[in-house]
Amino acid sequence: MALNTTNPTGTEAWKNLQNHYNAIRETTIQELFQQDDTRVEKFNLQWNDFLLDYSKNNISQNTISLLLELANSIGLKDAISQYFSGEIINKTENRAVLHTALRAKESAVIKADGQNVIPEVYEVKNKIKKFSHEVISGERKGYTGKAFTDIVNIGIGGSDLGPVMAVEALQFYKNHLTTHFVSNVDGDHVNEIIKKLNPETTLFVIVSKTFTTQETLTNSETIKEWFLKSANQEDIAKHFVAVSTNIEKVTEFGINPDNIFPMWDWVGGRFSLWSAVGLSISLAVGFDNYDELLNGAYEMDEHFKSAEFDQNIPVVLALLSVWYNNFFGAESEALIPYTQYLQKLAPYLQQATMESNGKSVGRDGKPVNYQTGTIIWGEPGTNSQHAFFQLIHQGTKIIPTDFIGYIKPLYGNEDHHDKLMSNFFAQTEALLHGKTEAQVQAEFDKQGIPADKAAFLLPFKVFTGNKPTNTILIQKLTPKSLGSLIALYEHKIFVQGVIWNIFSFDQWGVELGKQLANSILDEINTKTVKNHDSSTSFLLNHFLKNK
Ligand code: G6Q
Repeated sequence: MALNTTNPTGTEAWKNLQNHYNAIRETTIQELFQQDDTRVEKFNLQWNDFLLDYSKNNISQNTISLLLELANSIGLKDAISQYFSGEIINKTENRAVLHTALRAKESAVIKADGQNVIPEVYEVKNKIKKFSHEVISGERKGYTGKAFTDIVNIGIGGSDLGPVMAVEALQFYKNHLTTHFVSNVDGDHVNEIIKKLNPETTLFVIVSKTFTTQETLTNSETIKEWFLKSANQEDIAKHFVAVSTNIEKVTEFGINPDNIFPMWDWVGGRFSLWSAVGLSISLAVGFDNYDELLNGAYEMDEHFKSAEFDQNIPVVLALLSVWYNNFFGAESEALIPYTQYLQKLAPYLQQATMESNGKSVGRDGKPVNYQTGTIIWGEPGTNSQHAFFQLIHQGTKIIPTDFIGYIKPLYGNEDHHDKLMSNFFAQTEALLHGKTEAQVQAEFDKQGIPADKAAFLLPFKVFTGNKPTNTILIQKLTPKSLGSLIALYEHKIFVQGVIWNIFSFDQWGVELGKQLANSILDEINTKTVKNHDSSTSFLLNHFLKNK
């Protein structure tokens, strides 16, 4: 079994969508609302404590039917069942894609390579549970007999972005341990962290699936060297643990085999926070909260697997994204959470989305003749309103935007929360309606602005509106709802990749960077600039001369 290789643009559904787009392109979202005042009833979905309102989009019921027809003609149902059942859908790396198995129930049977993976998944989960408990309770101690106070996660890319996002998002649920993240090979990054640490009370979690990543190994060596200035070689066993598939290399580094948390090649880096890569999340918020995060993702998995496509939140969001990306020519999507806790959500989803779907060769090995991966960006509201919202409101580009908000604040401060949420609602309303010339003129009249000044200013103060948004309103930011939210976007990415006929789970573009940097490093070390284009040689020579 394999995912099919259908070029979506060759399907009847795509042609119908193109004709439909040509017919409705001039219709505005405002007009759609005027035509039907029950519109929101047709375009909202409620699931668990999530509400998705997608009525503020340039869609009719016909649009949705045609998008669903596209999903069906591309074989989405079958693709979803291959994804969950451990088929080798990551063909270019010859791997299954089973991050969903990491949050499955213990009674599940999910096979990779003919072997049920669930017993191993639970073995590692139990190890995470025991270890987290021992560190948090102070039972596990450092080399001078003191309990740990600080955790340092050393990893990059998928071995950093998930943990850093989740620990930040779940700060409210955190215990007394302080968590730090070292990722960049920039020595200033690691030194800024080291200066805050006491070696006697710090636990280092080295996270590297391959244990060959230059950044992570360099940072780990630097930290080990610093640690050994005050401790002995045998103390490494107490202070360093590793999450990896490469047991041999981890042992070579000096880590006690008991302190290795295994992972598997069927978990992609950018989808790995559900594996032992999430160890620092479990240390930061406790295993029970970590397990709730997994449980929230599991419930979203069940929803995605079983809900009809028109009732399926990830499917609907993915289809809307295809609609704007491939028919309206939208190049990017913004993601605006109205909570400061989710400030790392956009960088996290940038990797998940752009590394997965930033591909230009179809599953048939041929260059695609249509647009694929969207560019994702965003920052929390209300901060972003005071920054880049100008462009969303009055710029020339179409930027479909997801607004994510919560009904309840965590500290219960209603005054702040009502102000926050009034902005949340007001923005999507303003993006929909804009401000007409007549409204602007009425404001000028009220303010008594002279006619010549008003005539000059008027065009600058008009907002066209007609800017598409989705509103995702969730009851409360909890480990469980965060798990569901992340899984929602994971499945959206999957659906998009299936439709675009690309392999979403490899990342050859990232591998190139790793190779290139290594050969230039040799040239820097030996101070011999080899054959490059004139620009690169000029830059390298300038660097070597002035360093
Ligand atoms: C994610 C990518 C990439 C990876 C890092 C770290 O999907 O593959 O971001 O996670 O390159 O790799 P290691 O975990 O092997 O150090």
